[in-house]
Amino acid sequence: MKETLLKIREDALSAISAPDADLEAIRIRYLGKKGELTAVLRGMGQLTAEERPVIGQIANEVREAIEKELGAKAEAQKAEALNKSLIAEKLDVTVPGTAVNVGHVHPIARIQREMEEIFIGMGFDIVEGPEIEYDYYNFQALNIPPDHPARDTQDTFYISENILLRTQTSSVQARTMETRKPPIRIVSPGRVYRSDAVDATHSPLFHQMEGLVIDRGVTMGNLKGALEMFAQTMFGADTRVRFRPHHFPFTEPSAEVDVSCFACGGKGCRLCKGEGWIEILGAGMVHPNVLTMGGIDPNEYSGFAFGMGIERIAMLKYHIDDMRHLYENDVRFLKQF
Ligand code: 2U9
Repeated sequence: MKETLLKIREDALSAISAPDADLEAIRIRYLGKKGELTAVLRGMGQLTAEERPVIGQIANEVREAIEKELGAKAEAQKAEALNKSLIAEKLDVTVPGTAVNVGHVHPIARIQREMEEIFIGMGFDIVEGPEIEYDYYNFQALNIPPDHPARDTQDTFYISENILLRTQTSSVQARTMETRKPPIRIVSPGRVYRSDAVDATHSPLFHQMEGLVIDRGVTMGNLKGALEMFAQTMFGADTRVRFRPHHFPFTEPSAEVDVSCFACGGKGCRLCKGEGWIEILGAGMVHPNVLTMGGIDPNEYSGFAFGMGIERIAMLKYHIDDMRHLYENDVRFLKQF
């Protein structure tokens, strides 16, 4: 029996020492309920009273030896597995990551926000209004009656006889005059629509920002000061502003407004086409008829107004030579902003 036990130990230890030993199978085979060692112990009943403690002790030693080896090998296998996975899953944190394509604020939105910030800084409120508008607010309230020639210059998308897609955001300001009492100091940014053919400087949908200030004693000097402040913040502190006489039905007097070329400082270059000046907006003193139609007494109040195309400002600032780039949404273009 002693030999059998020692043989069991030898076999078990040799099985355990195999590189990929299945420890659980070995434990069941030698120490399990139906295992080899258990089978030997069952036969101990046939031993004499002297033999029994001797064999019993050997059997215990064999069991302990096998259990000890199983434990040690289990530890070793665990350590090896850990080591293997550490090598296999090694992560080099210094490898550059895959670049994620992040979105960009569209240049029109960017310039619009920049313009809004400038006017907010001067105490203006931002007011938005409907893009589908009544003929009244788009034209008549702005001193453009049904047969007025100015309607020809703004080819209009009509939805019905008296409903249209607004051609200018002045309609928002005409509405605001009805709902607010002076002092009024607002800018209205937004989309406008004109039935124009697409080319480098025209699009049937573009963006405008228009401003309106109404209070007692508002003068052309206030208009010039506000626009100069805007131009210098937008284009640089050295920018000068020039007014040229013009005509708009909704302002009197009216002016087209140029800024000194911010690329050459006024000497003349490609951007200003050798002029030294760049036209950026139209402006004027609000026509008394427009004030009256808005429910504001022109004898008590006066106001100034201005309007500009956001695309035009964006194209000048970012040196974009064709308006169509702004609408095609080619990421290679947009990525630059
Ligand atoms: C009210 C009264 C007057 C807004 C004004 C302009 C001059 C102007 C154009 C510039 C280029 C539009 O985008 S553009 O085609 N706008 O020149 N706009 S004064 O005058 C107003 C507005 C509202 C109640």
